[in-house]
Amino acid sequence: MIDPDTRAGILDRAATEVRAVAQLQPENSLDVETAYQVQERLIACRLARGERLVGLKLGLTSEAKMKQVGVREVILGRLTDAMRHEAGASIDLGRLIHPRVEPEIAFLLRRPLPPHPTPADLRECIEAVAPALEIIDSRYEGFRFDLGDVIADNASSAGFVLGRWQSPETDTGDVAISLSVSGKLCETGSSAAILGHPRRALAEAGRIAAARGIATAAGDIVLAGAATAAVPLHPGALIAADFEGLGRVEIRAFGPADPAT
Ligand code: OOG
Ligand code: MG
Repeated sequence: MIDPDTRAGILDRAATEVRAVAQLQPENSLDVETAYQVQERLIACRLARGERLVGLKLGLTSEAKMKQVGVREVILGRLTDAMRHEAGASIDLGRLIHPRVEPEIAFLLRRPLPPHPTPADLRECIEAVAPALEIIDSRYEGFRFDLGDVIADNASSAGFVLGRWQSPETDTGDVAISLSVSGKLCETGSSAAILGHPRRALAEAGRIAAARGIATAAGDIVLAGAATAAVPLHPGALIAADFEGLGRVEIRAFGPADPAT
């Protein structure tokens, strides 16, 4: 039997002490229900330190992402204010275990998401859209996990950066995306890879949030999940993501030359 508080404590310490932990053994695998309970407790540790919830993130909404980590179900995680960095920020890799970065599309909510949003509901719910980068950092050794592990670990959330908010009418259905590292093109894709349309990720957020008793509110940020695989974040790197018609987001990375694994 896994005690959610104990498991959350282990994952919280892994993040704050920047030290990876072993994933649970298959015979101890977390079911989805328990995994979201661990996530809730993990977030409670952050809130107890004064962090504030600012939104949600979807994970594993594209084939490229599912293939990269070997988990094939859409997952939900929580975003706090401490995870947010300004566009152009320099990210301290000394505080992360084995970070990766990936291009995302962000939605700003005008109202709470219903449990089963129709396309009309979704239009009503979107206040603005923005290009974004997400920094993920699994707390598990080797970035290896199963479905329960990654939900418990708040969907590997570590940080996010938003570009400029755009009109909610901006078409996000087939945005060409490219990710480059220090001038070298690393990943290309389209937002259509996100469940066929990033708005479907928003619908999934409504569904999963309702199923797990997670409230959404006007002003929340929702990351739709990456359209491409994530790339490792190394010291000295300049990361730039270009989203055709939406904008560009950049960050820099600095820190120890050889991040722990
Ligand atoms: C899990 C988090 C997935 C996304 O955009 O698909 C995610 C991971 O890849 O470690 O954030
Ligand atoms: Mg992501």
